Amino acid sequence: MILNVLVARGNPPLSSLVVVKTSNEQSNGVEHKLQDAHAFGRLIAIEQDSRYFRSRNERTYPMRETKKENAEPSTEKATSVIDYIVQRLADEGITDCFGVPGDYAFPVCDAVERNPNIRWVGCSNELNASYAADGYARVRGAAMLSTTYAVGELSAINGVMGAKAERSLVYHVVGMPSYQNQRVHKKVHHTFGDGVFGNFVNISAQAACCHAVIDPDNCMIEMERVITEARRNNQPAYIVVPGDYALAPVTPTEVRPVTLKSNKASLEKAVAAIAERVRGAKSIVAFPAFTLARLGLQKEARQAIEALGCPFATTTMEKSIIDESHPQFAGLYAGALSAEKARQIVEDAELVLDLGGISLNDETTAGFSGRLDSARFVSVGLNDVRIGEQVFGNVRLADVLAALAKFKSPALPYRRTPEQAQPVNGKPADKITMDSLYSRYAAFIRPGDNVVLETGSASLGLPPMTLADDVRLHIQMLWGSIGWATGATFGVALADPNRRTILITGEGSHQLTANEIGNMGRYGANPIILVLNNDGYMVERALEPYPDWSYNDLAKWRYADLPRALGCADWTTARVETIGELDAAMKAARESRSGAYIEVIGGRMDMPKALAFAHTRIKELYGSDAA
Ligand SMILES: Cc1ncc(C[n+]2csc(CCOP(=O)(O)OP(=O)(O)O)c2C)c(N)n1
Ligand SMILES: [Mg+2]
Repeated sequence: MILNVLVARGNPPLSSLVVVKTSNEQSNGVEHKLQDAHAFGRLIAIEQDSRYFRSRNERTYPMRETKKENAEPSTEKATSVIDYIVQRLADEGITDCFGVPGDYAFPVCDAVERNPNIRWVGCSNELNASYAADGYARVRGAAMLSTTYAVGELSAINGVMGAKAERSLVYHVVGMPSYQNQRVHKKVHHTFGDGVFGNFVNISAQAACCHAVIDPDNCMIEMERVITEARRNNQPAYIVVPGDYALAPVTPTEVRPVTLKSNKASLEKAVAAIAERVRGAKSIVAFPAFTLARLGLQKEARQAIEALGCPFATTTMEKSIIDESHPQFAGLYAGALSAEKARQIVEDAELVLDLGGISLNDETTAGFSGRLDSARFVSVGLNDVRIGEQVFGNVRLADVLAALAKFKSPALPYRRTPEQAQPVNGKPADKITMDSLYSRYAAFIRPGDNVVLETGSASLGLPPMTLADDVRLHIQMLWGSIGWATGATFGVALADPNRRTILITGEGSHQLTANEIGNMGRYGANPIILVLNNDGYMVERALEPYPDWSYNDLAKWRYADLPRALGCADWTTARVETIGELDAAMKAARESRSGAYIEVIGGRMDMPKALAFAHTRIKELYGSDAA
């Protein structure tokens, strides 16, 4: 069913927004604001789409009821374009807007301040804000990012591009110079002084899967279009609005939010084709893809895999997407770096069932060191199913999973032999080594934790460890922009305050975005931050024939002093060199109600095994002998 708000002509006062409590049981009683029927003309029909009003990961989050003090309602005037945009994004379940203000973006910032359902979350810079929004979207299903024209949006672009690469749905809302100034080609700040205003729209649009330049007349229709397209692809949307248009009354238009459904006939054909391949295969392995976590479909994927009875493997991008204690879990697949048993199961399977579109890139396959024949793949994407040359379009992942969950496997389900947990080794007085560090991190991580893992030696050190059940691991493996994890930690922690968020990062990466710690404290987030200080960019030292180039050195920060300097005086902090100190600091971190920060001193060239392996595959990784 669809929420169907049909709006007739008339300028509605914002102050007459009313709370409508949905009667649909599946909405979990979450209250949502809809445009008041009388003020907006008439409300012709309301039907409740069970997914529509909830956050897209199938959870509900309380709407904040309090209004900011001193915030004026937007008078008795008509609903403005920007108020409409912000409320429409709030309807997607978004309750926080990450950003940095600027004069062209004031209308956006003001509308967020006015809106009772979304709070403004100020970040130290736009790149951090984009990473935070990405992290938030991974937990909640969608996020809002607000930046100012040119200087702000361009600073955010790396992070938004990363969200596009990794399929994280960020609505990037940008305020631009007024239509009036654009029309007369005024020379204004944040431009080349050439009177051209489209220079940056094209660039930001490249970071999104769709974009809209909003005016009062197209606003309501364009918002439905970009929201649908962004949800279809689970990638960013770029929404840019000139300042004067932002404040103008929105032109009431008949709109109808689109529910993404499968084409029935296409779905039936796709499922029949999968069934035929499943029946004919002597051995099957499933790969639940990272996109399942983005869409909140982990449970549905697990049910499908259980119905099929086949083993499943994950790459690092999907680590812990289904509990690693699951009896059908065959292990982590990373090409030649996989455990032998897992490698056999994956590479010898007659049928590889890709659930959601896995990314077999250089990072997930340890430099393309695996043997995976694409002819054996059945790939279920977000919106299609592909089997060899056959493509079944317009089918949704969720619907295919539901159909697979009804399969009856004739064979006995695969059952792995349970393995011993990795031993935690080392004596209290020992220096910290990578061998002792990652097994300790694994033992420290508890059910219910969110773990944000940075690119670098850490993204090779932690993944081989088995993690507790119900852990959510967040990693930016494909885009791999260092500094992401620190920014994303902020977003994840705000998105999911009921779980503890743990950041695992190298100090070189951390230097790019460490100033965001201040905002973590300011907004009451309480992450546990584990920073490995190994005197430089170790992963780079390892990927080059000569490790000692000066460009892999870093300014020697006093990392453990950062929280205090950045306004988090109540955080628990420590700088640890021995195993005993590390154990004590981790215990204190877990007990601390506020944030915690541990600087871990490691050896300059002490690398996890996988990194040592990567060092032997420089040619495959870079396409030549020299890096
Ligand atoms: C934005 C960005 N700049 C540069 C790089 C290249 N790069 C990848 S890993 C890395 C070093 C990471 O060092 P650190 O965080 O200290 O981790 P370590 O390997 O030392 O544990 C660099 C510079 C990148 N991936 N992203
Ligand atoms: Mg380092």
